[in-house]
Amino acid sequence: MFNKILIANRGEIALRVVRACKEMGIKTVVVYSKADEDSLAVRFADEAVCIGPAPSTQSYLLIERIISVAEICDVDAIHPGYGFLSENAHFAEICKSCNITFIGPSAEQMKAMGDKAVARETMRNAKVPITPGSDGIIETEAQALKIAHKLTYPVIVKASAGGGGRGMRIAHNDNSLIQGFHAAKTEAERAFGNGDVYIEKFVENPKHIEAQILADNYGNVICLGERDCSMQRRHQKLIEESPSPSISSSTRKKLMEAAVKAAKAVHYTSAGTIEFLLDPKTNNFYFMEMNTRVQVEHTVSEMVSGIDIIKEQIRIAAGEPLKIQQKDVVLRGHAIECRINAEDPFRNFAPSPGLISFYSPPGGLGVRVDSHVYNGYRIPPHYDSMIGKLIVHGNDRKEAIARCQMALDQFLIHGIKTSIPFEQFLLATREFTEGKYDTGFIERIMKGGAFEQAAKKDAESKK
Ligand code: MV4
Repeated sequence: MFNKILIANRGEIALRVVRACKEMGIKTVVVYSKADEDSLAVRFADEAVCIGPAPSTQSYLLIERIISVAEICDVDAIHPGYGFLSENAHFAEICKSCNITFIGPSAEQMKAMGDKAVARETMRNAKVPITPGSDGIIETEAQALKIAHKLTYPVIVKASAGGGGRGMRIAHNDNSLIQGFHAAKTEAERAFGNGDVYIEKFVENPKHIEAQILADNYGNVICLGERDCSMQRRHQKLIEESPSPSISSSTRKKLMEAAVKAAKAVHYTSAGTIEFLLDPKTNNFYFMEMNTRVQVEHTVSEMVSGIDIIKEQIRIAAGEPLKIQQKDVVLRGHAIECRINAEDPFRNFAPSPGLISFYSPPGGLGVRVDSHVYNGYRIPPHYDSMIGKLIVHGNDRKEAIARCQMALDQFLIHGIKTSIPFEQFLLATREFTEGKYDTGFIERIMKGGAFEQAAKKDAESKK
């Protein structure tokens, strides 16, 4: 096992990794920017080294500085968290060449999934269901038209180097297809330096279901069930839950098997997530992409499986075989996560950094708060707005929803605006309580002004 790990990240995930290391008796080094010096991750790590000013391009993304700290502090491994360098194959290679273990998959495995068109072909060959679409990349307008006519409109043009919703265009006819084909290419060329695109049949109002897997260096792969991440706004997830309320146990079984097959197809190692699109009209699911990192919402899978995904990720990286087999994975009860963002839902979700003048998190049975902030903490304006996560676990979905509402009501954060009122609103919608929401739900409900109306009514009732 490792003696010392460097954590190349910030915020709640840096603290999450520090906590796992403490429990495992592993020493920790946190690297941080000037803006993060007051974070709890910096406070609780054994060593903390400032690596630069606030902008992440001058701190958290500087490979040379992070490696220098790793060498000076004599660490055995680096945990990249999510975002920043976590899916950077070049960084994984540099770590390896410096004899430092990158806690994650190999650079080759990362690359195999990083190109979405290549990943799609790999899944086709492995017989993992994929959305009907082109074989490989589309080079010409004529090719694009031919495949679109075969699939029938609507179709979606996607950038091979994209992912997470970037570099996509939906087309409903020949005209918008030609336009979208060029627009997606140009955008991808600019954003990723790679203009390759492919085409898929567009699934309308899909659900976003993802499967958590753990894979060791000896070919053992297990799946810790799925997460429903359909409650999202402009590709930003707000509420995630496990299990998904909208799949049957037979679909779950098939989806988990497909996820294991997908991981095996690229000889994957470490923790990873296989994203699927689910068509609610047919209950068919299709491979979308694989995230080769630990995700924000890994916590809901931890709550239902009882497995500490970060610890397992560290054990796998240290060369230990998985102790648990699929038959030992017991998924119990229901978990819901609400992302706590420093943003104002009444002002189009504008960032709301600044001083937390009063902070009192909720507690009680089945209530978990993962956050690096505290009373009197000043949220820097330089990063993502997520300041923590509320995760609840209940014996069933009904209990989890009630517990989540209770915990949100008792989560007191003054001085800044947060996403909490919006999440209270979402949890109370009929679509959520009945488990019948898809990835278009938030956009549809915002159009009607339902949130503002509900908030007004709530304020009046409290007068
Ligand atoms: C799709 C799709 C419908 N049909 N592909 C968005 C993120 C990226 N990973 C893929 N995405 C989508 N791909 C086909 N063939 C709809 C989306 C999509 C979406 C997917 C998951 C979660 C939220 C979404 C919001 C808009 C569009």
